[in-house]
Amino acid sequence: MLTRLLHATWGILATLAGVAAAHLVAALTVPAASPVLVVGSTVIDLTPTPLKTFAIEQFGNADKPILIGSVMVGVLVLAGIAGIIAARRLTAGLLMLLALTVLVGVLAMLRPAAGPLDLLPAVTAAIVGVASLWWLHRLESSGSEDGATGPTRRGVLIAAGVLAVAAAAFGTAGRFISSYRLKATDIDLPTAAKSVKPLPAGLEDKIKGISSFVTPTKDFYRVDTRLTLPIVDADSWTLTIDGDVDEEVTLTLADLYELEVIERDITLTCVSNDVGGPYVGAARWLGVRLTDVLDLAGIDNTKADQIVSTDVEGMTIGTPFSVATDGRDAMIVFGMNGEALPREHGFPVRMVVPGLYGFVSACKWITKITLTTYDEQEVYWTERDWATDAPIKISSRIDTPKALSSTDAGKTFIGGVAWAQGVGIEGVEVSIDGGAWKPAEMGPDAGDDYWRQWFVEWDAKPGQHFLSCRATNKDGDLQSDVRMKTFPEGSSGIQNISVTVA
Ligand SMILES: Nc1nc2c(c(=O)[nH]1)N[C@H]1C(S)=C(S)[C@@H](COP(=O)(O)O)O[C@H]1N2
Ligand SMILES: [Mo]
Repeated sequence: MLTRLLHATWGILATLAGVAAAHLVAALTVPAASPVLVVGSTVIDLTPTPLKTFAIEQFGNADKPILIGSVMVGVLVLAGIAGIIAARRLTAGLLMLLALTVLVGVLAMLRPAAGPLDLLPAVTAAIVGVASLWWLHRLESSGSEDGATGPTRRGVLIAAGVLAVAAAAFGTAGRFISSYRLKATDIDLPTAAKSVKPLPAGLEDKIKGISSFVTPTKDFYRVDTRLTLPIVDADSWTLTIDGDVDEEVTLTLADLYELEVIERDITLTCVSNDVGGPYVGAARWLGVRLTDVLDLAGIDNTKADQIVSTDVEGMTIGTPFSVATDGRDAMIVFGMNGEALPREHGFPVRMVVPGLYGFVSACKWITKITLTTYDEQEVYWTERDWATDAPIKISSRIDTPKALSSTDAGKTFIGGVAWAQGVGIEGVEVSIDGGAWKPAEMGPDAGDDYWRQWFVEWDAKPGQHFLSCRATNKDGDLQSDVRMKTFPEGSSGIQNISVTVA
C-alpha cells in the first residue's frame, strides 16, 4: 500500500512538473494554451446549457476557480494512476502520461483561432512529465536491483524534491509573467467630440447599501467563457469588417479614433441575471458608433440580418442587424468610466449595444465584424440554444435591506435600482408584506439607456417582513410578474425578499 502511494506520488510529481513547465511556456506565449486551462475551457464549451446556467447562478464568479480546481484534481488522479502503472510496466505508465498530453495538445489545437504556438505547452508537458517519471523510476529500480536501499532511496527522494521545487518555481514564474503581461497598458484615449455632462450625484450617500449610480470599474460584473484574459496588444490590434459588405476593411485603433468619438451612459445586463441578481452594471462608455464603422465597409446593399462579432480567440456573438442599426447608440467601445477598457472588460475594444443582453451584443476583445444571416452562421450561444434576439426586460432590484438579513426596528430605507434600457425607467413601486403598491422616490435620470436608483422610507416594526418592488418604463409598461428563468431569453418576475426586524 505504502509503495503504491509512493508510486502514485511519483506520477503526481512528474505531472505537476510537466504542467507547471507548460504553464510557464504558455505564460510566455499563449496563456490560454496552458494544459489545465485548455481542459477547463473544453469543459466549459461542452457543458450543457442547463448545467452552465446552474453553475453561473450558484457559484457566481467562483464558478471558474471551482472548475479549475476540479480539473486539477482529475488530472492528478490520472497522474497517480500512471505512476502506479509505471512501477509495474514503465513503458505503459509513460505511454499513459504521453497520451494525456497528446489529448491536451489536440484540445489546444481544436480551439478556434489556435495557431502553432498553442501546441508548445502540451509538448513541454509531454517532455518534462514523461522524462521526470522515467527519471524517478529509473533511480528507484536501480536501487532495488542492487539491493542497496539506503543511498539510492535517498537519490529518489532527492529527485522527488528537485521536481517539487522545480514545479513550484515554474508555476510561480508562470504566474509572475502572466500578471506582468496582464498589467494594464497605457493608451492615450481620445476625448468625445461633444463632451457629456458629468453624471448627477446618485443616492448612494443617502441610502446606505444601494448600488452606486455609476458602478466602479473594479466592481463591474464580469461574465465570459474565458479562464484567462486574452493579452491583446493595442498597437497591433485590428478590427476587420467583412461578409456581405461593399468592401472589406481593416481598421487600427488609430483609425477608430479618426471617427466621431462619442461617450454614453449605458447599463449593461447579462441574460444570466436572475430576478434580484448581480449581473448588471452601469458605466460611461467611450467609443464610436457601430454604424459609422459599418459605413466604412458599406452596408447599403447588404442582405445581412445578423452581425457576427468574433473575438481574438474565435468566440462569436451574434447581434440582430436591424436592432443594432435602428438608431440606438450601438457602440464600438475603447474607454470605460474615463479610462482605457480594462482587460476583463475587453481591452482594447468591445461592442456595447444598449437594450440587448450582453450575450447577443457586447463582444469583448473584438477583432472582426461579419455581416451575415442567421441561416448562414450560428454563433456560440445560439449553438447552445439561447435566443438570437434578446431585448433586456424591464427589471428592478432591491439592494437594501439584503434578503434574509436582520435590521433594527425603526426608520430605515428600502432602496435599489431599476432598468429598462432603450425606453427608460419612469417609476418604481414597493409592496411591504403583500400590501398595496406604493410609489418609490426616484433618483436622478441619466437617460433611457441607464438605470435609476429608487427608495422608500420604511418604519420597520419587529418581526419577519416580505418586500417586493416593480418598475414601470416610460411607455407605461409594467415589469412582468410572470416568473421566467434566465434561459433562453432572460429572467422575469417580481423579486420578493424576506427580512427580519429585531
Ligand atoms: N469575447 C467575449 N465577449 C463577451 C462574452 C464572452 O464570453 N466572450 N460574454 C458576453 C456576456 S454573456 C456578457 S453579459 C457581457 C459581459 O460583459 P462584462 O464582463 O464586461 O460585464 O460580455 C459579453 N461579451
Ligand atoms: Mo451575459
